[in-house]
Amino acid sequence: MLIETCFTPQVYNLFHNPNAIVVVIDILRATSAITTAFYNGVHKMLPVETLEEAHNYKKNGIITAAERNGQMVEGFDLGNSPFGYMNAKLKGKTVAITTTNGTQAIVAAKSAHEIVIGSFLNIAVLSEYLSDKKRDIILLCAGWKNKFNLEDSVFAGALATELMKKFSFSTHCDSTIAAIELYKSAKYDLYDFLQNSSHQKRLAKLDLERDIKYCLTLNQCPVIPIIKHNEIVKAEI
Ligand code: 3SL
Repeated sequence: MLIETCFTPQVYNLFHNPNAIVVVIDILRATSAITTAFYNGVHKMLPVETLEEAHNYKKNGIITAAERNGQMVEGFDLGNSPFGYMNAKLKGKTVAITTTNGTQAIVAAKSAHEIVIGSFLNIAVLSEYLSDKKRDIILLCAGWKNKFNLEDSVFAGALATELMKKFSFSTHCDSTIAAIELYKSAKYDLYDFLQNSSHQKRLAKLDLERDIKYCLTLNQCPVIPIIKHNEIVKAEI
């Protein structure tokens, strides 16, 4: 089973493999927020690309989360903070969601055999789930506005390391090798390694240090959100 890493959704078409499982990665913060939502009992999420689509869901009475450039968009119910989902009122509910990059990456991979949501919060259960599936894996980093970003690439390296060390995965892909090398430098202190990264700085300016630290925590939420028929649901594990 082979692992490939795509550093930005812009070039996903170069990596597409109809038999592979795609892991969508947006560590700060979309895939961390989605993982947290399911861990806290959200029933289903509807990922959309545009604010217009999100507005339509909101008009139809669906709880809707919308983030652009790190901030909650006015008029919606939630932004993109994982802490927003630690709310008993959301248990059993459906939430529509649009974010700057994370939901765009989910939509970009829609023709994949299967799409799963990856984050540091679910890395251990996710690697076991992927190993049971016995398929090639594409690690799809959401990046920032179609550019490379550090935190998603470090996570791709962490997951690839885990899959290659504990399970029978291998790689011939230079971007995966690069991600593994990044993770080797980052793993002793993820927060410190990412201090100068553009998105960590952007979120810190918005006073979101607490979100950053939480999103870099390992295995807090042992659930696997997967995409089925364009909706995010919790996989049975
Ligand atoms: O880009 C995204 O999808 C978001 O995760 C960005 S933010 O962390 O909410 O700013």
